[in-house]
Amino acid sequence: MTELAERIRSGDARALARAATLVENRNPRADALLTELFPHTGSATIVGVTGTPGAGKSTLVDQMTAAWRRDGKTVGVIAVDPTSPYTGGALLGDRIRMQRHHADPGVFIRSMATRGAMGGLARATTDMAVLFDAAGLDVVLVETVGVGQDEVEVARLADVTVVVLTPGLGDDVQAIKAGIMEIADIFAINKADLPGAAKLEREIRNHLSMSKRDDCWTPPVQLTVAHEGGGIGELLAAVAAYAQGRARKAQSGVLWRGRLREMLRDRLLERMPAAELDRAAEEVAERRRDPYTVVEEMLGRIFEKESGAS
Ligand SMILES: Nc1nc2c(ncn2[C@@H]2O[C@H](COP(=O)(O)OP(=O)(O)O)[C@@H](O)[C@H]2O)c(=O)[nH]1
Ligand SMILES: [Mg+2]
Repeated sequence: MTELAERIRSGDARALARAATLVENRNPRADALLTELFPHTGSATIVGVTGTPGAGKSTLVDQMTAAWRRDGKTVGVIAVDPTSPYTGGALLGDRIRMQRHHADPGVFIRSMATRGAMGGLARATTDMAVLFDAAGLDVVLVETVGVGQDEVEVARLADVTVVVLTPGLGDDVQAIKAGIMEIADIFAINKADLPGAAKLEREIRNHLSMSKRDDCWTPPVQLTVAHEGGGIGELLAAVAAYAQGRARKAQSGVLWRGRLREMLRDRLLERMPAAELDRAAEEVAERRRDPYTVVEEMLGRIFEKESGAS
């Protein structure tokens, strides 16, 4: 094993930080490192926390981290921040909030920028979770901002997905639209100190009663007041119950069926120069060529090059 891998395995925070940078920058050395570390993963519980911006996800993550630390568990946090300029304030807020954990060697926090490239986020987040897992962290919390595809990808990565909703904003309707109701293993109604929490809870339960899951699990609904620590213990109990009672997604193949597909797609796209793709797109748009033949030709060229190189 390389020295860097050894140091990560022993929980060396500086080595972990270095490796996280390699992963984030898609440094070619990251793949070799992850290959080395992968056999030493599978013991961390990966918890996704997702929901609309401002719902209180970061506040919840901070409180959950503190509570797990009190139980003696080590915690990794992957905060996926959008590049959107609107979140500048929230970003700073997150940093200040999480500051109290910075001196704690049992907590490792990493912020990541979302990438424009499709699949880039899921890949970077999965790789980061592999790192954290190999470093022996007990729990890996992944916070995503935004609504849509990102949530679905995180849900695929996580063993347990907590969807955070807030009362009074018509969040429920938004969530159903975006399909994030379907990925929730647990609901947290945060800002339960505000009016409308009971109504939202009824609406969620009503929605749940109409949509049975394949695994027959009915997602519990937990009221929380994150900034005061309300309902956090119950939320963690629900997370533990789900993680223990279920065949873990990471172990059941569900996660890796999706990830392998994405990795395959990413690797294929990496081998195709963007300029070439752009040119082909124009030709197809102008009906000078058809996309079916173009894709077959592209695949042919990729494999020809590969077999020629080996
Ligand atoms: N009233 C109320 N405000 C909260 C609660 N939890 C978080 N907040 C506030 O909501 C704002 C957004 O929280 P944040 O954690 O940054 O949301 P995120 O964008 O989902 O990560 C902050 O000002 C928090 O202090 C809560 O339970 N009740
Ligand atoms: Mg946040």
